Amino acid sequence: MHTQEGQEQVVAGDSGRGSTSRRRLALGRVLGLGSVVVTALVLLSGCSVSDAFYFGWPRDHITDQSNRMFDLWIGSVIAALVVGAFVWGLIFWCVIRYRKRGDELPAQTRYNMPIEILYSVLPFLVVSVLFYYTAIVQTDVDRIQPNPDVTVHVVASKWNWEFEYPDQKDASGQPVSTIGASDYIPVLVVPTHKRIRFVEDSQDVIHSFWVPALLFKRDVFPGGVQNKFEVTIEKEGSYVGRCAELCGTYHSAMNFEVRVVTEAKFEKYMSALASIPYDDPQRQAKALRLAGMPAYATTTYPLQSDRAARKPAQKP
Ligand SMILES: [Cu+2]
Repeated sequence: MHTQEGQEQVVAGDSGRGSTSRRRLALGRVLGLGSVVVTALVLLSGCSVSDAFYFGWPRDHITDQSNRMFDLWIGSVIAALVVGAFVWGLIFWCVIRYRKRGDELPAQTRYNMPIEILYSVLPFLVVSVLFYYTAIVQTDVDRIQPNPDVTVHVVASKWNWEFEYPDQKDASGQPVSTIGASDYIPVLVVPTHKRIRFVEDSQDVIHSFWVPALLFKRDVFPGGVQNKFEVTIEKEGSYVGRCAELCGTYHSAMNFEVRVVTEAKFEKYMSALASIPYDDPQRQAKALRLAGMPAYATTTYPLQSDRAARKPAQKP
């Protein structure tokens, strides 16, 4: 008897130590897996730590409107993280607190009215708040004010762009304009800190005016349907523009450049453009040079249509 009791005690003591070390092992595994996941996320996403705080939003937001969209984005991400952390907390709490202890069926809580109401009301509240702020920012970004500082009439055609400034007239009283060619990228010069209205028309099919840096694009329709939008650009620079609607064979070559400069430089460019005859094929390049800017686009280049130039050297 004495011997048997002693053996049972030893066995009981062993199993206690065993469960503690198993628990430590499990905790170690969870911590190890967690650190691998976090390291992999940072390394595989190729993000720097400062990028991480933009939560996927582009770092450069150069317009007044994109700043407001950025605020909405950050607010939505923080709200999502708060809700996510709360839900993850509840899940892990349930997993640990109510893990299986035996074969007895736990208390069933189906048809618990307060919980069911909470499930329905809380998501509705979350969606309503997100909708409210989205509607406010969208209305703000889409707002057309009575008197913009600069108006640009954008005319798209297969496969190039014309930019006309209706408020700026040349000697004959015609609005100043500039147009791209197959071997020349059109440059759209606009001033900083001014409200710019873009009025869009297409001469053939649907195109889409897209400047990625503005975080904005809008379709360009034919048939007298004029789309409009306004932006205030706060940062000088050259930004590539593209057609974002599959409009035909050379759709991918339908690029332009937006050059954002000081107001003084913009005025200088306008008068330079007005002083050069329309039939001068080098008109825009000359005007850009006169205003102290590079004569050609720096963010994109014309389609290389010379097939011989693209071919590898032929053997004789
Ligand atoms: Cu197009």
